[in-house]
Amino acid sequence: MIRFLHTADFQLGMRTEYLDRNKATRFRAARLQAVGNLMDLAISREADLVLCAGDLFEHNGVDRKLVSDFLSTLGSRPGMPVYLLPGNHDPLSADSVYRSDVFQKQPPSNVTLLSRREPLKLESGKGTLYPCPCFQADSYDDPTDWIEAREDSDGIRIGVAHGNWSLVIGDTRSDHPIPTAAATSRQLDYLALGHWHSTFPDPSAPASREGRTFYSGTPEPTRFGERDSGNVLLVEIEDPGARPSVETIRVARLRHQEETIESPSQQTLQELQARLQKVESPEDVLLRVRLTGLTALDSLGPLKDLQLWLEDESSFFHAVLDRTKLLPKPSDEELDQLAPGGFLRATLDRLRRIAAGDTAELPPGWTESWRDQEPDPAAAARRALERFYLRLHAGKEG
Ligand SMILES: [Mn+2]
Repeated sequence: MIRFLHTADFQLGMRTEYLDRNKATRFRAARLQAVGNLMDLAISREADLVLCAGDLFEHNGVDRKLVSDFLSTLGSRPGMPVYLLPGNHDPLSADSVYRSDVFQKQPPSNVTLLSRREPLKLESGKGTLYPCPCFQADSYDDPTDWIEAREDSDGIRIGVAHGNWSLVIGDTRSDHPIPTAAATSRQLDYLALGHWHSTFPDPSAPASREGRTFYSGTPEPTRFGERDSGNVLLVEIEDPGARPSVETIRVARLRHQEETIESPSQQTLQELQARLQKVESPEDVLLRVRLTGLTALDSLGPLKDLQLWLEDESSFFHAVLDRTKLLPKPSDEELDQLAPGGFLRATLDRLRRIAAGDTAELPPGWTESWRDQEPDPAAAARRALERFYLRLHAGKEG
């Protein structure tokens, strides 16, 4: 039986433009800390080794001090073998970070760079690694196409690659395409992938229990909108050919959280703030609140209050209120200008009266014909008005 930790995409040294210098430094430090934490996890879970499937550095020119700190982090756990695969961000090109002095001079004894596309027998005798390092940032070639058929002496066969698992038909991107059935066609017991920042597929989902190909995702989230980043995978394989058992373990410290409020009112903003005040360990949360749709001018006061609280008073690691998609509701004067009279104005005024709760304005026969679709005519009228106002704004921009 072999047990190993599968991880990838540390992206050490990545820049985060929306953070100030002080926070950006802490953000980068958290990524290195995650590496130490997952090493400790591998030790406590008695893993045989740690497999890192590429993009361990953001680019080949990262600060050499960071490289040295990374190696010290790995080297300070000397009993845990670690295998590093160059990815598309840190390819094994002539200027590779892995060819730098600091990397060449003192690689810790437990660290192995997977620099060749050739089988590597594990010293434990438990199996063989099939590393597929990237030699350049872009390639249309399948990095696994060199892997030869199984031989009895291989033991458990584990592929390690970095690239785009080609699940979408017709995908022609140049980020090292890996065929959907690579694990099967290369006779691998497990194919450890890097490049996608979220864990995929979900190892606990019934459909993936038979699976042999997984993305671990990045152990520390990199940006807003990542579906399931912040994990590592603990993989156990009994024998050659046996189905791998894969466990997702959350290791991230920082969390990205996004909230979207459509057409905010004083009430929805207050509810949002009340909810955000209950977020656990806010000092580890990067928060983005997005406001969309329309707002009446008289709610700008509460908007400013929320912004002040978020950005200055709350204790989030980082919080920002994004109002770029929020449009002010037109004033009566603006409406008079845009629709001074005629059929359009008459319809608009009628919609506004319905939106305000005036049931006398409902079209005849409404109860019978539309009630199932629109149980709340005032809400329906408000939505119709919002769509109309949005079109007016779009027209003004054009
Ligand atoms: Mn990548």
